[in-house]
Amino acid sequence: MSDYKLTPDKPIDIDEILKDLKDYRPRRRGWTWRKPVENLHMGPFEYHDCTEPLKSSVPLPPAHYFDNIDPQPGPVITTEIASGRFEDDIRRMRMAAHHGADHIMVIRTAGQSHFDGLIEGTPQGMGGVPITRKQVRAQRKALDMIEDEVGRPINYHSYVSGVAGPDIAVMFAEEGVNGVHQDPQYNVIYRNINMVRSFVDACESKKLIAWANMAQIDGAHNANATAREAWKVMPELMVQHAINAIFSARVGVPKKNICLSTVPPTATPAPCVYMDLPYAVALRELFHEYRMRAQMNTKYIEASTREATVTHVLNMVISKLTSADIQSTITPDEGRNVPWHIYNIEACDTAKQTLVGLDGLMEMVELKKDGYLRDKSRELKERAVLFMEEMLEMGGYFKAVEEGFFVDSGCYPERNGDGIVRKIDGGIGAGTIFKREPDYMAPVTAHYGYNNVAQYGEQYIDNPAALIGGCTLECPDKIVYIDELDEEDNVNVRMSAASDHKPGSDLIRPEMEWLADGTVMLTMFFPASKRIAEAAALEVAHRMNLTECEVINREIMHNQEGTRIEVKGKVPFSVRVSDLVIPEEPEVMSDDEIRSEMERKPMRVVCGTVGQDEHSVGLREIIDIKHGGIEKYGIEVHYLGTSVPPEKLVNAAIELNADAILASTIISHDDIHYKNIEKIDRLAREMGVRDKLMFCAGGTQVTPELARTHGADEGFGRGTKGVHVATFLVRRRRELEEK
Ligand code: Z98
Repeated sequence: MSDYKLTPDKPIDIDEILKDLKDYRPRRRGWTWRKPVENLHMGPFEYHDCTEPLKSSVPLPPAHYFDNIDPQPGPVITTEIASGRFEDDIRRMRMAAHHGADHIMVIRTAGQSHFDGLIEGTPQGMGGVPITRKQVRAQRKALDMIEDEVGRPINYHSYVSGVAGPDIAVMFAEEGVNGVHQDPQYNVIYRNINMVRSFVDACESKKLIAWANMAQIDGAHNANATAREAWKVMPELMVQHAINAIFSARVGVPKKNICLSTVPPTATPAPCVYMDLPYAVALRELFHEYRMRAQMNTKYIEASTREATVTHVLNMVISKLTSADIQSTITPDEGRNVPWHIYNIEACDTAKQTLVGLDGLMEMVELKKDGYLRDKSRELKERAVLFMEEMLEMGGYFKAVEEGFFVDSGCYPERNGDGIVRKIDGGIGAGTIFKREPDYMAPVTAHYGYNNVAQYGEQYIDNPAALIGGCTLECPDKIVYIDELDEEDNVNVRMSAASDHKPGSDLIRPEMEWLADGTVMLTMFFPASKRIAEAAALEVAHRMNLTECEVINREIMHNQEGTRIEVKGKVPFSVRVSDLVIPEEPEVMSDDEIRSEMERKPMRVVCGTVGQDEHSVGLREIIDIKHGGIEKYGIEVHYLGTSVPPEKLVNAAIELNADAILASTIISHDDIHYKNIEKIDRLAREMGVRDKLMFCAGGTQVTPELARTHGADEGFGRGTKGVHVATFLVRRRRELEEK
């Protein structure tokens, strides 16, 4: 077994992940929740609902103002990954984990529910990846390394749905998968799989889920996404949750591992919180022993990532008010069907940012105990109970499905007659259920129902696998590992096609979902109507030499004044890293370090724009506290204004006993900027103060090297910030002190 480990300064090496997979064994089973920390102190703050911080992570963008802290909220955060190539998804998983995801769901390829058995190898998928043993093992192995790196267990997850449900459940239990969707109603309603088969299979699957201590999520969220008016199916959703929850508990799944897949049913412009909150409260009351997995509303997602993000945030306000246990993050690009790396990360950041931002909320607010909220939630519960009662009266779940009870667009007891109808003897896999013979015997662990092992001895009743010295759950060496079945459609072929772009090599190309896919997105605004703007955007993209161009979002700012367009396309070239001119990154000290240096020994500077130069904006950016300039560190600044003669600057520095001169010089005609720098240097020497004075020159046309050769201690060009100048002054003063 190789001793490959992730290192912080290197991309993950997928070749290493794929090595020796045959012998890789998962190191644990079961679901893990985050560990709450009471009164967590991070940076200058105290948190009330946060959990153990990570060892290594990427904090939110403004974190550098707050000591780079990265507090981790209470709920497990999900990311759903669906690029179609599992090898590229592994890199995405590492990024997502660093941004705070600890529940990684792999969406599976369209139609896998209808495969009557396991898929093997690593074929490419559509809208997700084909879930196979090799793919699961590789991703679990990668996640084992990633969780060591971030310092928090990562729950790996996919689906136990479809005709091969139990086969997949066994494979997941063997391979250390930690969470699954399992709900026979999903098979029946959405995949037209025979209902008897689905419920019998579910018994077997749920036994395995229980044995491997996996978390189970139901499939009720699909009704939100399918129903014509999703907010009308709230009573039915509760019925669906109830059926799967109690069924699972009866098969032996601990209630703390049974999660309801809840979705706030509406989105803006509906008054969504007014409608969604009573529903969330009703669910929590009815299902208080179970866990809530809060999915975001996807039914109404369009192509605007901004709009989807607001829906996500509103959904999380509900999660916070009702203490969801798992927060799902559908990517904000769901409405465009372009599942890109950046949007997985964006959604994780949105969840982290919102939930950390809402930290401690429930210590300050309380949901009202009476009035509309409670009346409405009671009404929803009553409707759900009546639904259940009618189902029982008519002969049970199967009969109700035959009558089209489910996904009817009426709000029960109203019915619109548009529910999904399935027949007891219809659907895929109909007629495949047989009663077990009296001598039926299966020497396996975590098996549901009748199993006549007693015929071989009492000692086998609770441990049938002992008959064969343990089944694959106890003895993983008995697993038959199949590497690849298709010579052309597999990970090795895909990776060798892009091998010259392997991360870390000299060739590089933009990427949105697959290595070197060349995809880029352009945002444009046109002062024109939608149709013109779309056509113009495509023309622009073509003329920029992009290929496969497609408009992926159009938003009307005003039907005549303008339209915002987003276009995707591919660049048909790569860039050689060795040909790039990469300027050295300016080193900056932390704000605290600079401030404490100024407390140790105050510093005074004189500054101005020299010569006949009336520019003031650049220098003000460097000095003014409002722009993050050097004043904020406590540096005493004497600003002499614009068009300051060099003599005046040097004289003022002497009079004020200043530590430094900062000269700004923008006009560069006839190299006047460098001539003025030389002049200041010369005057300071003539007056015998140059050794004690620090001298910096700045301006858009100033290059550091030339400024130095013309007599300044340092030059600062375009893009300079106060912190760069302050860092230099601190370092230079230390050098002078040491002399
Ligand atoms: C989610 N956003 O997972 P096939 N089983 C259940 C599902 O909900 C799904 C599948 C199987 C959603 C993603 N859900 C969509 C209960 C899919 C998928 O092979 O496509 O049927 O499996 O929360």
